[in-house]
Amino acid sequence: MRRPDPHNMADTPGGGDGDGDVSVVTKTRPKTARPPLYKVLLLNDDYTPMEFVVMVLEKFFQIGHSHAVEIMLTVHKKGLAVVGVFSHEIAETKVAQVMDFARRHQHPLQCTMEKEE
Ligand code: TYC
Repeated sequence: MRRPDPHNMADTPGGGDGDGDVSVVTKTRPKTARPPLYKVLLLNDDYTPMEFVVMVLEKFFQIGHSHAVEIMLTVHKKGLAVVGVFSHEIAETKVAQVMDFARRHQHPLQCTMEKEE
């Protein structure tokens, strides 16, 4: 019969002797991940007045008049444009505000969001 030996795992409480303990592997990352960002897009249509789109850009995105006209014309010519990049919650709020404002004015303007690569 062998004497208990504290240097032998099988004789030590919590040792690797099949008493139910499991190894825990903890992964660490050197940096904190940034929250994902979302592009808010404005889509072209044939009916929403240009001045209304400019007003939307000024009112909900704090874009100055000249730049708002440029963005509106980009959407008009290219079909869509990114009007801002935000956290998920802010992007959702902007989309909801624009869609609600357009609906209340009976314009078919569409605004959507898309996760940034
Ligand atoms: N194409 C519209 C027109 O000719 C103008 C417009 C621009 C509509 C941008 C939507 O997101 C838009 N009246």
